[in-house]
Amino acid sequence: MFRHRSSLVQVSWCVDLKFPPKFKFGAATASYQIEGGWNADGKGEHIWDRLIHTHPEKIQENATADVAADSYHKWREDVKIAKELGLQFYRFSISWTRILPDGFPKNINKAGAKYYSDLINALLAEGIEPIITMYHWELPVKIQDMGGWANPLIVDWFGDYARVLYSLYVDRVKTWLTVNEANVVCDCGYNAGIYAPLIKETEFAPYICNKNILLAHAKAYRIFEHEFRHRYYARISLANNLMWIEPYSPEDSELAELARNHAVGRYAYPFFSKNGGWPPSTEKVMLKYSRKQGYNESRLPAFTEEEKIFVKGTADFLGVNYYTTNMIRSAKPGEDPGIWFLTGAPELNGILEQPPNAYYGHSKILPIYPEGIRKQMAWLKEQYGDIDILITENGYSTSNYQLEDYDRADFYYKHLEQVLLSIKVDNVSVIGFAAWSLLDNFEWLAGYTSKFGLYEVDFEDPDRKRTPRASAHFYACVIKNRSLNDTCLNKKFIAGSLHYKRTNSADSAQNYRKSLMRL
Ligand code: GBH
Repeated sequence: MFRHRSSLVQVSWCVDLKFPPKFKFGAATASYQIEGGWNADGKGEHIWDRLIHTHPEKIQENATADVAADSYHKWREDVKIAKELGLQFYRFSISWTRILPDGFPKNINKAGAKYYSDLINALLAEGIEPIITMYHWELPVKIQDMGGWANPLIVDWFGDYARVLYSLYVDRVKTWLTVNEANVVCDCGYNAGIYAPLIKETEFAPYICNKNILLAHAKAYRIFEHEFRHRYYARISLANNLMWIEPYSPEDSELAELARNHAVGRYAYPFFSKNGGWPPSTEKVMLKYSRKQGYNESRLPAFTEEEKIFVKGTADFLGVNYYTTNMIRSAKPGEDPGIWFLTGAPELNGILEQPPNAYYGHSKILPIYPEGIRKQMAWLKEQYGDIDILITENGYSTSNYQLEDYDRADFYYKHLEQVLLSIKVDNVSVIGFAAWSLLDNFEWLAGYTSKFGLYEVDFEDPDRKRTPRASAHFYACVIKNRSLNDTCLNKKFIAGSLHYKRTNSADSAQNYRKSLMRL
């Protein structure tokens, strides 16, 4: 019984199992994935609406998010379940075109503005802090048609949108995330070309997008700083998707470090490093590779000194979405590294491999490796010093309607265990944790086949009934108890975990011992 606890038992002599008082528990969602009401009350069209309606075949079972979990109408229930869980914060996103139908601030759609205002008020009334993501991938089509993230004017356009949001909500919202997973926007929207706007351009677009999105974030930050900070307090950052990268063998350590800088550093170094701008190792590799391809200059667009200063320091903490870990090894002679989103593998000549001792939820592209979240945060601290980290997403997918999701509860247990080790052993300043997701929702290309909710949503029911899963009871218990001690570990939540039995606990306990010895 409770074999999964072995790792923590190993370390309990040096860590107490309580979360520090400043640590906050929350859950996250995104507008397109839950709201529905895709054209309700004057909402304009964005690039995911367009993708869904013009390329239904791209989504499993041709699913759409036209209704999704219907949170546009059922938001009161979302607040109710957030309260039931005892959440301290709820991270949700705003749909740009619900507020500005064509993307520009000329017309503010009152119904859209009211929708989020009501949601914020209802959360606050229950003592739940609202955390807003301004952009979770829904670019207004008009802006896309003018080049989207590849057009440098987007920096100002995004700034104008951010200004509208501050004007509407900054009196009540104290934590803001500008962009969700900028690296996914640039690498899945371009590069891989599998997400909206479905533009597969691997050489320039992902890097131009990368630069513009950092500048757009910085613009939103500077607007707050110059126009609102004298009256309002708020902390602003962005949420990055941080896959941890391990070397496949000891010879690949240098490559792994390069890959971390390329995948993670490109979206963090510009804010947190001493000098700003791109990570130097990335600059070097991009120049070398671009020249080899026959270009005169690097395909990575340079930052001017002014731009470096503009961007540097514009993150008051770092939002970390952690799901998975991969290993990297050098490509063998003649082996094509292909395009692997997030690592720019062609430039690095690296191949990603899944960790041998990983296990899986429903999603086979997200190997589960709880130690990765701790290693990622230790790396961030080593690179950038004592920054505050808010875990803005972490979650587990299942495939069907299933209320007894002990495997999901077990997933959260194991990741929270690693978070505790980060805090207590590595002294990382982790200020909170958001479960992805509060409720089942539209999982992008996977449609409704992959479910991440603590609450199940019945998508066949016109009323989209929400029902708590075992993992919801488990999480609520942890939040109430603020500890990973035995209280929440009764058989109801965890003991039935099938996954645990499939993972090699002896191995992972050994890894723990090793990693502790290194500290
Ligand atoms: C997060 O991204 C998102 O922020 C959230 O909206 C989403 O629901 C959640 O993850 C769960 O997936 O294999 O080529 O289809 C996490 C990073 C990046 C993981 C894209 C899945 C799919 C690429 N995601 N990736 S592909």
